[in-house]
Amino acid sequence: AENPKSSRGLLVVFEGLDRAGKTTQCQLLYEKLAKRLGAGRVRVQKVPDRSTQIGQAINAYLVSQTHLPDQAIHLLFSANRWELRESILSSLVAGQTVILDRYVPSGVAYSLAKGIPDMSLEWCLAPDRGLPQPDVTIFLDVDPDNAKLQTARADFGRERYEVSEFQAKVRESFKTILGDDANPGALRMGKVITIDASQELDAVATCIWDAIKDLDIGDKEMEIIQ
Ligand code: NYM
Repeated sequence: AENPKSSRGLLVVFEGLDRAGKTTQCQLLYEKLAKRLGAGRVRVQKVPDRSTQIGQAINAYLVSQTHLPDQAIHLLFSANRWELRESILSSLVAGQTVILDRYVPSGVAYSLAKGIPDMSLEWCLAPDRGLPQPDVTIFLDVDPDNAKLQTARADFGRERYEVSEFQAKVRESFKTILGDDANPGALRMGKVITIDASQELDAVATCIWDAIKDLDIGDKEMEIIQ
């Protein structure tokens, strides 16, 4: 993360099921990088960004205030990422590392898990092609039936998708998309690091830091998702 040979920031993505601990770990990594690089050299961006008009439409869908065809909500999630593209790119160019709390893999994994024949992996990925490609993707892997998760977030179950059976399907989609050390996944999401997120919070944070702290992208150019 020192990134000595290049002046651009890193694009770091956190992925995982609901309640995997993404938001907590994003914050912990943010604090460590801010301490090392300086507070202005790193920021966290939540995806979806519910503050925009599209984000509000997504929120209304997630809390079941509205109904939308599966294809339409999929495209809204993608559009919400396109809204963020410019600010992500300008941060990276200005040397600021951007930590994304979810990104393209969530878009593909959740939609694919619905098992709709017309929504193939190819169909799901298509609207995201052209977005900035992450340098590193950290997949916080948890079993949705893990006992610890049952107490992790008191409001779990309030939104669409927050049911255990569906989460199990999303987990399988994530594995197909991201792959593992031995088998590259279907999507190019930079260096993919899978971490057992059922460990204690501090142990997870240590795994993340060990993976990130000496990461050197050299003078690697920013790439886009193909
Ligand atoms: N989600 C998130 C999707 O279905 N597609 C996407 O593209 C993204 C980014 O929305 N259950 C799902 C995952 C979550 C929900 O995310 C909102 P969060 O992290 O709870 O705000």
